[in-house]
Formats: sequence, C-alpha cells, structure tokens
Amino acid sequence: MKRLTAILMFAMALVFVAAACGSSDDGANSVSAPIPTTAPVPTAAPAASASASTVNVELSEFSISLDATVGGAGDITFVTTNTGALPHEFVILQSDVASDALTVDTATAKADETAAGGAIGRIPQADLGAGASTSVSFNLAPGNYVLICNVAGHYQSGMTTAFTVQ
Ligand SMILES: [Cu+2]
Repeated sequence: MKRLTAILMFAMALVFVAAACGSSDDGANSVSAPIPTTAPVPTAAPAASASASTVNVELSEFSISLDATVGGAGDITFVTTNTGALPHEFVILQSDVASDALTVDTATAKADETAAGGAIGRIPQADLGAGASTSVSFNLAPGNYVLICNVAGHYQSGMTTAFTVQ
C-alpha cells in the first residue's frame, strides 16, 4: 500500500511538472529577457604581447620553447619549467650569433659561451631538475640574445633558441 501511494505521488508529480511546462510556454512573452544588442567591445591588446616582461620557458629533451620571443628592455622574468626527464640549465647569452651557430668546444661538448659574447644570466641545473620550475628576473638591454641549455651535449641536441629585447 505504501508502494502504491508512492507511485501515485510520483505520477502526480509528473502531471504537475507537465502542467508547469505548458503554462510557461503560454507566458513566454511576458518573461523575455533583455537581449544584448551590442557585443562587449574588446579593450586594446596589452602592449606586453609585443614586448613581454614575463616569458614562460619550457625545457625538455632537447628543446627550449618560449611563449614570447621578444621582450621589452628592462627587467624580464623568465619562468622556466623543466618538463623533461633530465636536469637542464638555462643560460642567457647576449650574442648576435645565430642561435644554432654557436661555436662548440669539442673537449667539453658545450657551446663556447665566451666566444658567443658571454653569459649574462644562468639558472644552474641544480635548480632545474626534472619537473622543477624556477623563476628569475634579469635586467636586459635591447639586443639579440641566445637562450641555451649548456649541459654537455644539450646545445648540440637542439636546446637553443633566439630571443630579442627591444
Ligand atoms: Cu639540457
């Protein structure tokens, strides 16, 4: 008997819902929501996109990828993340040499940082183990830069990319 009552209650509830739906159709005109006639006007693109002050850097085997290749002169924060399985390092060279044309010292299997113009910033591999993320800021003057990982063999394997400050 309890079960029958429950079924009846359920059936009545369905009828009520159906009736409610029907009546809402009738009243549709009275509840029309205001329709926006103009889309939101997008604000001007931030200048940061042209010359970033924060650059996200992803290091892995064997590449360095940036989310911005042009930075604005002054303090630039590099947020580096090692998504690879090996420790990497992050070296900033101010150099007019093409990023893939640095001289490699055959004895050490490393790019010759001095010949390239000298390192002006570095995150050592002790701070960039697998999965690590490190953020550093450097004050950079306008010019051409090459960003590399100079763990032995890594530069030659492709861990290099160009960066420009303007
Ligand atoms: Cu590396």
